[in-house]
Amino acid sequence: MISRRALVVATTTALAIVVPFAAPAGAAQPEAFPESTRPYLYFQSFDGVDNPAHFTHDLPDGWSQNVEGVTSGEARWNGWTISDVRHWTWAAGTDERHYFTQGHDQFAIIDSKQQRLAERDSMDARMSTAPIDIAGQNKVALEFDQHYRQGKDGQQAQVAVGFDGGEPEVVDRLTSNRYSSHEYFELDVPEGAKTMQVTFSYLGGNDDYWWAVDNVAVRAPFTQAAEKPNTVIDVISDTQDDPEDFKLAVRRLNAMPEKAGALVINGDLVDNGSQEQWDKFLAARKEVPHDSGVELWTIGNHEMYGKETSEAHMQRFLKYSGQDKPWNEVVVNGTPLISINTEYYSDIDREGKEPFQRISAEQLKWLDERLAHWDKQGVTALVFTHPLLPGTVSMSHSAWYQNDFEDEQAISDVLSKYNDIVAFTSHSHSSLKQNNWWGTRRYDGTPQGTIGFPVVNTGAILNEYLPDGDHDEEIVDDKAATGLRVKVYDDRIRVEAWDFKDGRGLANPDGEAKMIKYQDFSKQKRVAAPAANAPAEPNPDTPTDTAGGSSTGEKIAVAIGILAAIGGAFAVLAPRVQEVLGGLGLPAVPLELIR
Ligand SMILES: [Ca+2]
Ligand SMILES: [Ca+2]
Repeated sequence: MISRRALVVATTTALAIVVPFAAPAGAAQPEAFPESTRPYLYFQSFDGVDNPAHFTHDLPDGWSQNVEGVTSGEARWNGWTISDVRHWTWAAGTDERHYFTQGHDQFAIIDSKQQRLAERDSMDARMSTAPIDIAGQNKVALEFDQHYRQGKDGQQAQVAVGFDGGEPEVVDRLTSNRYSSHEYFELDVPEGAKTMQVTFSYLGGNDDYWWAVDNVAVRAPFTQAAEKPNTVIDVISDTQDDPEDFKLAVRRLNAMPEKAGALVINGDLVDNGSQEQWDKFLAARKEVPHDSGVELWTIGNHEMYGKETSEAHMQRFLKYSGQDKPWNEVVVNGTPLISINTEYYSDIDREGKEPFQRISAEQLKWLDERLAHWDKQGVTALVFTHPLLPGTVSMSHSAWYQNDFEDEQAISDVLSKYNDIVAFTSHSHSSLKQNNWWGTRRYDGTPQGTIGFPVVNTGAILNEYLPDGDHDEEIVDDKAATGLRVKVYDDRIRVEAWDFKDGRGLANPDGEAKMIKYQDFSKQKRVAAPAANAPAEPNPDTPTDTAGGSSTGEKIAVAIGILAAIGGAFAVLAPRVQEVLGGLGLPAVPLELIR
């Protein structure tokens, strides 16, 4: 479907008028869908809706809405309105509206609170999609991202689906808060049906709250996963001066019937970069090693905290990780684990404040080459970096969590060229029980960025947080320990969220390991870039191409190939565990530093 914005640009181009503010590649609807193990039949981002005033009741082509019961109130909020989070919160205030981390660019909004209806009114607003072609399908999956805050008793929201213009059937009814969630409904298609329409109905609203909807997709449903995954990767993070729970988590992971091929610790292994902290961590690690013997670590902010120099802290990380560079790749049973890491942070200079991540051009070039390599092989890359990517997981709405990279555009310009990635971020200790424990990184700078790739929060070994206020957070459990198991299949990546201390109490202070939930991510090949907008990029077919052919990159690639061939995996080799100073009490760290 061609968006209005695309049409306007096409027309003006034909007339040879210069358009100085033309939308960047990928800023609107995707022009193509990726090849996927769950093919796309439909996707609507709302981003292509022409909206010069930043608020419009115009909907995407073929969509419609019907509003009843309104004789008063602000015209801007009369029924469904297309806007984006910046303009929405500018007009209506934040008050948790901005916790909608999966909403990207424009989306559809009901704001009953801001509508300011007279008491006599009660709004029913129904928004229907265009008829979606589902001819020949037996079963489809309806998916979308949404953010819903319940108002008074009696006000409600409904999602209904009708086929071939028939009576819609309710597939979901919302009568309590459901924040920032990705919804998935499997629907049986009546025999011979050619189209389906989805209707989003907000019913009985007057001075209630809001509902926002984005990324409406119809795809083939998930099929049954294979009985056994090809490989399992354990992922924890933010162990930070909690060696007892670190050991407990590793013991629990080691005890699971399916053996993992590697352990990733995604940053903040230590509470600061001092020798004492490293000794404490290494002692715990030596006491309870991960059974795989294969590890990948990333550098968090805490590795770089302390009164010594950036260089001194970095040298300790490199020494104990066995790496010669901050970045790294480990291949486990054919699955690449790639770490992106800061190269500089001076706590003396910056006093604990963001940004933490300085990524050099050399590292970015290496990353691009590695992702291009795996993309060409049709292999999903698992990418690990400690800080959050904006517009993804819980807490990525927060001002400070949006400023962890010195150059967020540079890292996004590389990462968002690829769709067959699952990324993992940590840092916030944000609870895995939240709906947005994973989100999709969408980005306007690349043609692939509109479809994006999934990003999963890794939880934390130390403390569990929930969002609080505009961009703050609060500890909700100071005894928690959570993490992930990642299962790699031919057609998908399955990520399981685990509570290592579920159900603990006086009788059983450590509780038990229990899976909180899991999510499957289908393989999706990279969206082919439209020729006119194709950015310069390394061509994996030609090793000597000018964009990608540095000798460093070649050597690294060759080394990885050799090591992968030798052992199926190579990793952090940290045999040089120091003499343990052990048992020396360290001063308690103020809570505001424990993040
Ligand atoms: Ca959108
Ligand atoms: Ca803990």
